[in-house]
Amino acid sequence: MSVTIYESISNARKLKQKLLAVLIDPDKIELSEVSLLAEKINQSSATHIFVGGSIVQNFIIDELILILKKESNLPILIFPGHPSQISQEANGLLFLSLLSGRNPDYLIEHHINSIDLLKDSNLEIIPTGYILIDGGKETAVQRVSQTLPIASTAIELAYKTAKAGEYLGKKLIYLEAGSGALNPVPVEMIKAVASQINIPLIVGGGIRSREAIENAYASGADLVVIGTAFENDINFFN
Ligand code: 1GP
Repeated sequence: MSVTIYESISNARKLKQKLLAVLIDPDKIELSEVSLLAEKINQSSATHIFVGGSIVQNFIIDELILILKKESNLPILIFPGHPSQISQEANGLLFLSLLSGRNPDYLIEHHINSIDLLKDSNLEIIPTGYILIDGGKETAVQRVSQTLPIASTAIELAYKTAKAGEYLGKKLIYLEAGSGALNPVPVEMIKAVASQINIPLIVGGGIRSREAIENAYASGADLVVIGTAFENDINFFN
């Protein structure tokens, strides 16, 4: 029997194997580039491909994923900013609930509105507690969700939010500094959150060097997400 995407993430955590996701934002690429991106991803140590963004106006998600699936065997997870980004072509969906914010739309409303698309779908739906941390500038998540991030020094609030997410039944916690953040989530915060939760921890936002990736892993991140660094340089993973 094949394992689910979640089981493979969870098994990797138990075996202390670190995972790497490349985030592709459909608004920031052209379909004609996707084959080359997939080739670069296949040559890298990436284990997952995330597709999505805060503001996707470019309705190419299905086509984009079909090309990725043709060119790569990595699992493709939707990382949605809005229900319109749900594609049945993907393998799974990070069903994100913005736990750091106090905007009901991002806690439950968009989720209700996506049920028609999800209830008969083959997508593996993974309940994910999404926690936005201040990365030194206003990011698209903050703007679109109209929520404030948790201060990068508010370590106790961050780990309590993550733990509450776990108790609410989230299967993953995603600590996010926001795409293009000036500063990634501080290592002290990653350590505190990782030591408190018993579910896999994803960390992303503003990570642009091998050292920053290693620091996140060493602090307890199970999966690191790279978006902007790869968008700016397709040879980043070399
Ligand atoms: C954004 O965590 C991801 O949601 C990736 O961020 O684009 O800064 O790598 P970057």
